[in-house]
Amino acid sequence: MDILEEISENLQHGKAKVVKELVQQAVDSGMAPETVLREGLLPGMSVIGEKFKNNEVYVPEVLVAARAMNMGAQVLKPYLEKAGVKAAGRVCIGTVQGDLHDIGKNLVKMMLEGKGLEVIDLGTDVAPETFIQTAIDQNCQIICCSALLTTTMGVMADVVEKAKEAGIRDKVKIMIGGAPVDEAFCEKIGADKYTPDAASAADAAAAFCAEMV
Ligand code: B1M
Repeated sequence: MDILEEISENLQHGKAKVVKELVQQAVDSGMAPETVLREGLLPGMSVIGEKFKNNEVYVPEVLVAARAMNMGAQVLKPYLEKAGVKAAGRVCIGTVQGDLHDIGKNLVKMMLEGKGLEVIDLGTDVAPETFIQTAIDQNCQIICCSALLTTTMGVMADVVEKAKEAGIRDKVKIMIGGAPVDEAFCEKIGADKYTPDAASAADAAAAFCAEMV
């Protein structure tokens, strides 16, 4: 097994410390940091994403894998910055106003990062205006909204409306998700994409960013 496969395997098993060491070893041996990211860490996270989608692994496994991914990525960060490797896209994410549930949102964030996207995490209880202003100020291609309550999902419609009012609706994709949300609701409010889980959200976001290049 080469070192990239080892990184991927260990990431899938959530062995954060080993991943960190292997990533450092790979870079020290002269491997390009982008190669370590794209052929070691990201494929490992993709496997976990697929397994999560198919109910072959569950939230705890995703969280430990994501932690390993983050530790590996932290090692690479300074090298990537120096090499000028650009993220595949920029996304802002948050749980909508009035809603404090963030476990699912955090999983989506981790999966997005696993796809090489830069993620601005606005946290929970995020006002529509904050999503819009962040998208404008930070040049985000996508706004991701999460809601877990039937009483807060309506805020997503406000995000779509505010994006129209701000004149950015054709420049930014709006993705929505969370337990009470579905495809019909997405169509009703005029958002761009509903996805049922974190892995498919990351797939859809990466596809949007690739289209928008
Ligand atoms: Co609350 N809560 N909660 N809660 N809570 C639910 C959601 C509820 C269904 C429980 C129930 O009654 N059976 C219910 C909502 C009912 C409804 O509106 N239909 C409920 C309620 C009522 C409340 C309070 C109002 C309770 C009260 O105070 N009376 C209150 C509200 C607080 C507030 O937000 N203002 C409240 C509070 C809390 C806690 C703080 C205690 C805690 C949250 C802790 C935290 O998040 N840090 C909590 C929890 C943990 C839950 C349950 C038990 C679990 C939610 C969770 O984290 N699931 C939940 C019941 C349940 O779901 N069984 C419940 C795991 C997580 C991985 O799944 O978030 O669905 P989920 O994310 C998935 C997908 O939905 C998707 O991907 C994720 C993984 O694949 N996804 C996206 C999520 N966002 C996405 C965005 C995307 C795409 C996919 O694109 C952008």
